[in-house]
Amino acid sequence: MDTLQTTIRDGVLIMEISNLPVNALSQPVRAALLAAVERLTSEPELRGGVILGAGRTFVAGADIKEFGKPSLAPLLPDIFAAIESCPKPVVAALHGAALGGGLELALACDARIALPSTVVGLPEVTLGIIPGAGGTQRLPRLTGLTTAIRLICSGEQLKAEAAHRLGMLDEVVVEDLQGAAIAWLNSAQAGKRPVSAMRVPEEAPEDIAKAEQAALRAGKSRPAVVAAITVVKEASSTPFAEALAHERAAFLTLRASPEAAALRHIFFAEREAARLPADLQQTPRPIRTVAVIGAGTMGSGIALSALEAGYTVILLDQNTELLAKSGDKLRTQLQERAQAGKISTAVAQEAQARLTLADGWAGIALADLVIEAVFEDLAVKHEVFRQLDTHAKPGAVLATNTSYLDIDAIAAATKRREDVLGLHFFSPAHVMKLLEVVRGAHSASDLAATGMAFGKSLKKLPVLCGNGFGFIGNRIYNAYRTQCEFMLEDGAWPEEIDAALEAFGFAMGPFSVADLSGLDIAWRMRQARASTRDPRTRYVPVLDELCERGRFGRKTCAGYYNYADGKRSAGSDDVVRAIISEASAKRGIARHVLTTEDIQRRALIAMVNEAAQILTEAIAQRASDIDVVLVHGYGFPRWVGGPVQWAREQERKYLERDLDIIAAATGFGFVRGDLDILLKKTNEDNAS
Ligand code: T1G
Repeated sequence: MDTLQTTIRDGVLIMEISNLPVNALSQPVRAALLAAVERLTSEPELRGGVILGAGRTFVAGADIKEFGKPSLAPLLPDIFAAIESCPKPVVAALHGAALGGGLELALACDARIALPSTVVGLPEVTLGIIPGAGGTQRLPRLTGLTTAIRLICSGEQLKAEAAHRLGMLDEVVVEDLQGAAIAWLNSAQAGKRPVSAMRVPEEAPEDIAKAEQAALRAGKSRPAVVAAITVVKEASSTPFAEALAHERAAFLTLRASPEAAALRHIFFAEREAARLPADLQQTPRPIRTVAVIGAGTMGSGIALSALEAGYTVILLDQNTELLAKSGDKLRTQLQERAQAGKISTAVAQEAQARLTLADGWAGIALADLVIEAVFEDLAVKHEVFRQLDTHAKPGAVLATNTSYLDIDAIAAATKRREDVLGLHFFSPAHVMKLLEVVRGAHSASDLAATGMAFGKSLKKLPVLCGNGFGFIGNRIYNAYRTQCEFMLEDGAWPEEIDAALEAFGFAMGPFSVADLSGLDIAWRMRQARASTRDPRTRYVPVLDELCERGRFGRKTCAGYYNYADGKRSAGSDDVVRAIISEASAKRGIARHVLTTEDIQRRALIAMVNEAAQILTEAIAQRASDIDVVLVHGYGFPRWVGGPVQWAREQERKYLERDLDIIAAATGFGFVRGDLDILLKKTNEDNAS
């Protein structure tokens, strides 16, 4: 019974849920809560009840860890029915977060009181399910269908004031939630007010239809979104109990789906990624001042993130014109983000005061952390790190934002290799959540914790990586793109490959991505590596040929595709097709049709194969980290869960068949990864 504490105050039964850290409604909590409600119902001296949460939050929902297992009684709908049928009024007192089953619990009460900082929401669709305990029927009775459709299909979380305005809360109080709840029970309005008995407010059918279309678009018509709309709309047409049964049936079907399993996997994988191995769990170095070297796009984005996170920032660039421009842009961005409500005006003003522009190395002397974000060239990086050796204070962390260069090679330019770390941000750096924290061979053992803590403080998703070509993300993406280039020569056109992978769920296919990021960047990298490339290795010259002709992608309005007024052409033109056909001919390949599934499986297995090698080489701590990197950094569809989760959903014989296919397509130099290391589920994985 220790998951719920009960006390009596003024004849009111105070029921405090205590299942830290987030009071998930696990089976023991449910059993204790039902017992308490039954006690409230049966004991005459009790005149009402208050439900609240211990610790930092009300209730974060049902216990997601229980999802893969058979449901154990009592179930939430039964408990909520008991609350509604209890003759005594029950108030939900909300602090922290009231999400999913937590908000559904509150909706089953007769009144809801919250603090201004409380957030409420029904985020079930982010887990590939729908609310399964009355949320789809009770919420529209308070807010109307259009708002309920928006909130349930997006999983949007609302601050208390906004929820109050929408009728979801009865009161927002600044303090003493329990006292306010009892005051409500003492007030004239106290009494039984079951939401299920309320009618859904009338709204114009065209408005409901508009909300439905907007939700389907925003939710990419994922199964949970489609199901949510169907069930929510029943709130105004079907008797409550019947609609509740439909909700439950849809919930259970979705919960058992591979998509829901994938979304649970990534939910827990994101949290697992933050955990370091025991030997690296050290006290992070204190960081108050951050210096960013290079005022280009990446440097400015990193500076903006650090400013918003409260750091004092020194932005250094020897190009004083660029520096001044970036400084102005940062100030404007801060004001714009305040206007957009992303940060408060106070933070925006205060942040501008914490920004210093420096055009000389002496300017970085106070920095606790220096992040280099200059041109991706080893010689240029060496020059910067030699300067850091001279000008950075002892003990400062010297970080590089390189996306593929060898951290140890960069560190070799300093006398303090133990202070060097990779912090690989993704563009745009102030938007993308992913941060690869890369340890070099000489990085001191406290640097991992320092990098991870810094990443978390920027509200990023830091993932620890070992030092190897392309770390985790770029290495896997490189294998994926290389296989896609092989498929160009084998018989597919760029638009066919892009369409197949966009159908799989990628936000954008590899050739559209290449055109967007600029073909010349990869071209330069290839030229830099040409001298070390083994001539026996299969190499597709298409990209080089396009660049030779000045087709660098969107920036030159032509790459794999043509771009008129910024709009991508439907397909590749004759020039591109001729270049590809010539490459096939040169390799003696009789071009053949690749089906959508052929393309998808070859691209995915190339990722899986590289992931297995990354795990074998311990470049990643755990398999699920790889999924977090691909989902947050490379547009891998979240509802598939990542290449590792995808592989675990496949039959082994087909994975081995696909590996044979890419082995044959790759030829010399193909390395077959050990799938066992990838497919074997670890304790961490078993949470999902
Ligand atoms: N169930 C089980 N564990 C949970 C959990 C949950 N609902 N929510 C969080 N945890 C664990 C999490 O794994 C981590 O564990 C620890 O708590 C702290 O979380 C019937 C079916 C509440 C905003 O989708 O969004 O209700 O890693 O690191 O950053 O209709 O957690 O320490 O071992 O995220 O402060 C719907 C999910 C469920 C909300 C707090 N609810 N949680 O964020 O901490 S479905 C959700 C969150 C449902 C009903 C349906 C966040 C948070 P560990 P944390 P945080």
